[in-house]
Amino acid sequence: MKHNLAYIAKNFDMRADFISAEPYGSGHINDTYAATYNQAGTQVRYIHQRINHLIFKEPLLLMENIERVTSHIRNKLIATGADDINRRTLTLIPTLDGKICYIDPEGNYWRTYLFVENAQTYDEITETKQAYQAAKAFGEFQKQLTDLPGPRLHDTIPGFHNTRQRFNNLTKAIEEDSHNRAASVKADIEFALKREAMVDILLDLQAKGDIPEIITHSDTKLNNVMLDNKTSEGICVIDLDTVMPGLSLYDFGDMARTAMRPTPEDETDLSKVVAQTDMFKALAEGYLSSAGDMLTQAEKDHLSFSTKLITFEIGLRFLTDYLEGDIYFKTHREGHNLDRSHVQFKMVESLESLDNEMNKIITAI
Ligand code: ADP
Ligand code: GN1
Ligand code: MG
Repeated sequence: MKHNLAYIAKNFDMRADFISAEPYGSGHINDTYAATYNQAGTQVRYIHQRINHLIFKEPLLLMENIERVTSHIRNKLIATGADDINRRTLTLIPTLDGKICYIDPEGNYWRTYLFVENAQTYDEITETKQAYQAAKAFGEFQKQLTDLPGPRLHDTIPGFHNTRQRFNNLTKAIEEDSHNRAASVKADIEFALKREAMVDILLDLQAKGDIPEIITHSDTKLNNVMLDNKTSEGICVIDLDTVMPGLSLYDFGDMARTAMRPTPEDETDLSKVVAQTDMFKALAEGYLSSAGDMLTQAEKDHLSFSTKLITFEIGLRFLTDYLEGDIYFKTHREGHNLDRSHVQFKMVESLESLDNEMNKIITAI
């Protein structure tokens, strides 16, 4: 293990004895550990997480966002008499001196959450009811935050889903070609450049006032919502680092990107990468069941488009990272980011052929 978790754990107000910890989950950004404790004779688990401060440059502002968002949701749950509140929103455990994160001697930022038990995240899903429930939960999450009081949340990564900016980052990476990789990915670059027109569409609608800025999760891939083991209900939305102002369609597009893909994100057999419209239908139904009444007509009209756009955007990001020498996403093999970008681009192609069908699905809901 990269870190000494027994030492990190001592700095939090755990009221339990540390037993062990192990790396956990398959996130691309933070270092996540599941730790087991003895709490008055019972074994309980907590999540300790090191925030990647090379990516999130202002971890304290990020934590301020998370505290505001989780407290707001918790208060709403209490007000509506919900049960099981500690599984329905993330619960931060403070440090011994009452702070929301601990900074270790090497300058790493750590936070601790209650472990959401009897629920799981899925890198891929197999059943439409899981898509429905995940999307319902993300929609509910957006809705819970429409009346968050106080100042605008901090932009933890400025321009995170600005698709024009993401496209320009790729062209810059191609020009700089810092790792001499551009020549070997000519076809991928061509694929991306040909689709430039897509990247301004939502930004233009936003500029015209047809789609509003709201608070979004901004990283709604499926493994960022925990589904209850018994009921499949989307019990807890997690990974709140990117909760900030954005467009509802960014969230919808990213969940559809992951739910419609039948393979892992880094599948190398591209013949298997075909977008699943039954998942899209279930996902749209789930999302509209919770967030439908807050969407404008323009937003509804672009649900299908946003799926293609966000899939394209993440493809651009993986390809850019490959060209820049794999400095952003964690990679586990040579060419990993390139493989990931191939899967996204294959999905874009598949989605292009399904445009009409997906629009019909939305109209029929
Ligand atoms: P990353 O930003 O690296 O994706 P996440 O916050 O998504 O980090 O955490 C990685 C994984 O750890 C999640 O996909 C989930 O499986 C697990 N996880 C995170 N927080 C909790 C929690 N409070 N309870 C249980 N599992 C969690
Ligand atoms: C990252 O943190 P994680 O693994 O849930 C990334 C998302 C990408 C995703 C691609 C902060 O999500 O934007 O869509 O990888 N998060 C950040 O799998 O960049
Ligand atoms: Mg995650």
